[in-house]
Amino acid sequence: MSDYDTVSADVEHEEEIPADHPRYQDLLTRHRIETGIEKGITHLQGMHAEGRGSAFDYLLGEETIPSADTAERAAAAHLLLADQPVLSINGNVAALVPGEMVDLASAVGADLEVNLFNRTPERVEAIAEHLREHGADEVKGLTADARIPKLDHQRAKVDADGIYAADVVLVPLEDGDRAEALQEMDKTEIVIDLNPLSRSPQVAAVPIVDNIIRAVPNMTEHARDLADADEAELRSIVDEFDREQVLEDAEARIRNGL
Ligand code: PTJ
Repeated sequence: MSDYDTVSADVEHEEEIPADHPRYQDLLTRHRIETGIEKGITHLQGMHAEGRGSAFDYLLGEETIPSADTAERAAAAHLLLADQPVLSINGNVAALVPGEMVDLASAVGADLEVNLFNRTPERVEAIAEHLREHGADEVKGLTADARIPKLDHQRAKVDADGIYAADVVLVPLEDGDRAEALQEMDKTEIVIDLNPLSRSPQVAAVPIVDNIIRAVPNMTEHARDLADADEAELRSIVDEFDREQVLEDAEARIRNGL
């Protein structure tokens, strides 16, 4: 039996997961989701979402493929160009990358807004508090004084001075109809989803087919690299980006390992 076989599935702290384990990222991700559920941040359905994502990540080779890196750079350029960028946070995102989202928000000057499918006041507050514990100054989504038109579920509830007014929105880990509704409001959408066939990446201006735990720090790194770029350079990164190619490349990697 190898040492790896002895790693307990119910480690108490993520530091107990050996970083050289061949499935390290998957174990870490599962552990963060479990902890999120215990803290009342992540909904139980978040486990199903995680399971789906994990299967696609396995097929992608659990790495950021070159087209995803290109998408992450284009996403950083969009966020830097935006007048009012907002990063949307659900229960899975809060459990997996709270500090990384705070870092990205600070690198691009974006707001963080809690937006939930299974919305309860307790979960919204727990997620906002969790983000504050990870360095967020201000968290939107608690007022929820505006509605995304043509959506009849809880994800329609947004802040009037947050997602409702945003020009660029980062929408991670949701296979749903909100992405389409936001597009109808003329917003530029950046979607992170390991399944390139999900509805959200299919309609996004920038679909990022990568694990959020790799994607967000990489976007922040790109944003820091581009911090001194002028508007013309940022615009050319955005204009050269080919969303169809990115979706095709990810699907080819998943289906054929290409
Ligand atoms: O926190 P709430 O109440 O807003 O609930 C969130 C749910 C769980 C409802 C929301 O995440 C959801 O809609 O889940 P879905 O429909 O299963 O879609 C999640 C998508 O994210 C799937 O396409 C997964 O492949 C993808 N995904 C899961 N984990 C990751 C991921 N993509 C990138 N990185 C991941 N770690």
